[in-house]
Amino acid sequence: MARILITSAIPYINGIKHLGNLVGSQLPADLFARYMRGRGNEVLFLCATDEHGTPAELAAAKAGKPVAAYCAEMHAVQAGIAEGFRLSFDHFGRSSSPQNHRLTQHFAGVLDARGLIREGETEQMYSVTDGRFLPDRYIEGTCPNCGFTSARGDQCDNCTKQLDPTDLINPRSVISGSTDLELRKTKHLYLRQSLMRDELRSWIKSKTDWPVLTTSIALKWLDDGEGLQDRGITRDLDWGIPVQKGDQPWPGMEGKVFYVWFDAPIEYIACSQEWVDAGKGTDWERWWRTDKGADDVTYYQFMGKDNVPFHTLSFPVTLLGSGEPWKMVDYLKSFNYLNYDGGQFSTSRGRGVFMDQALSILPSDYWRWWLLSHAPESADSEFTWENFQVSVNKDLADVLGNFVSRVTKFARSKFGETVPEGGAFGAQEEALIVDLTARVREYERLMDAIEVRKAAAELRAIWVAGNEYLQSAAPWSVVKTDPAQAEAIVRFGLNLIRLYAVLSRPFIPDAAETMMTALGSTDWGWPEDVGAALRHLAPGHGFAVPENLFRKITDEERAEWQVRFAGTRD
Ligand code: B3M
Ligand code: ZN
Repeated sequence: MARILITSAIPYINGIKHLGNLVGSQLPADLFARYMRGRGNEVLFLCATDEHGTPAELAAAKAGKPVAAYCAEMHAVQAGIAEGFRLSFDHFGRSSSPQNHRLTQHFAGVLDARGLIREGETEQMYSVTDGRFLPDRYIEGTCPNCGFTSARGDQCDNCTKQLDPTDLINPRSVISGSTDLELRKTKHLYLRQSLMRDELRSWIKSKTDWPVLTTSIALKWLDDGEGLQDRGITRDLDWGIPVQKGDQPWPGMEGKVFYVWFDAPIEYIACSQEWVDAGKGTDWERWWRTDKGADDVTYYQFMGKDNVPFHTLSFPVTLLGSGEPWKMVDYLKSFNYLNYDGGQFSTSRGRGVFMDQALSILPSDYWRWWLLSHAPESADSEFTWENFQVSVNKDLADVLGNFVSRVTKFARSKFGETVPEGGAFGAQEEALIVDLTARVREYERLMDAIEVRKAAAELRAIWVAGNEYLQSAAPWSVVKTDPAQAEAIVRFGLNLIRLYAVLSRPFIPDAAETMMTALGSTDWGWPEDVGAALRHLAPGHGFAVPENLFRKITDEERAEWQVRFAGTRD
């Protein structure tokens, strides 16, 4: 039994996420966590809301609420939706937790003691109209790198370049739209990332098995001198973690808070402390401190590509730079973007399907299946309603759902609601066991490698193989001439359903549960031996015909949803 630590990038608190956000981190992380648990490993799967920084302040202002109250409310909303999508976090924490305050201040203190933080006086954008400094997202303008006109003060969404607000061309205030901006002096703390360049390079180079997407982004920012410039880690904001050295004040930094991207990844660790403090676990250090047992943990991170630089450069500087024995990520899985019906998902324009809306029209398994089987891994991918309808109707309804329904209904009508005992498995069944053994081993290989789309394709092939078997074994004909043989086919079919429940559970947990319940079993044991798994349900074992597993999406529904979720087109 291995110990597997999994973190998903923590979603910003400012509103409900769309399906593109979901498939870029939380959902594939959940798939992997469920798979790893299914294989019998000890898993700790953590996520949280990212509650600091300008996105939180801006959203709270828009909602007309105090930031703390807004965050508490939205945390509950996001937790509820995560539950709706069956995201199986061991804990869904908050980056504003006291645990994260303490830990972030701790890191700042040790980094300072080790000479990795310097103070600097800078000139910063001050909005005369708004009467305040404008950090990060309070400023938008044109990206100096790619010319995108809505680049934010901290990062360009178009080319992923990390920016400082003063880099922007034609900057304007997000609060008032004012361009009456001037530079004023203010003092901030800087993380001296460049001092760690060599250490970072050898660490990244040692990750030879990482996806190309991850290492190419990491090395690009490492080698492009600018990517590793000292980063400002404090902000002139009210909401956030107060700048302190551990529990001591930081002279000259009164009234300032840490930059959201400094404390957000630290929340991965703080979240495990929250998990313990919530009484769900007993020991967080054995997951995070290599001197306390975490040396035999394998740590996986999941995130969208725009988050990669922070996880391959800034956060590792925090951990390595502390000189303390923190567990570092072993495998970083990153994703491209999911587009929506000929354009981009857009939170600001309300374009695309948001997580709450998705659940209001169809159960989570439908979405999980489509999103995971079309995960934007090697390139960006696109959600279209046509494609969604085809996938659901074919893969889920025609292939899997139909198989389950045909087998159970036929079995009940001919032999009653227990596994029949007649006949014996013959050449057809043995051939399918050989075929499925190879397929299940390939499925495991792909899941171990987090090849999400390919794993989905293999799972679909496993379902198809069962359908083809049923079609050619044709128990409805055989029963007329050789009832005992028809009983053996049905017995094999019922066992296939159980096998499918176990294998499919990471993708479609609710349907898997329905299948398993119908078979009157609670044994989710992984089919290490496929032949044995297909003899698991013995003659006489009771079963029931489940409710229809999946319904089809009609053309009318598809057309209606297409219009409903169009948002404002650009
Ligand atoms: N909240 C960005 C995002 O949601 C950011 C991730 C933080 S991971 C530590 O895409
Ligand atoms: Zn750009």
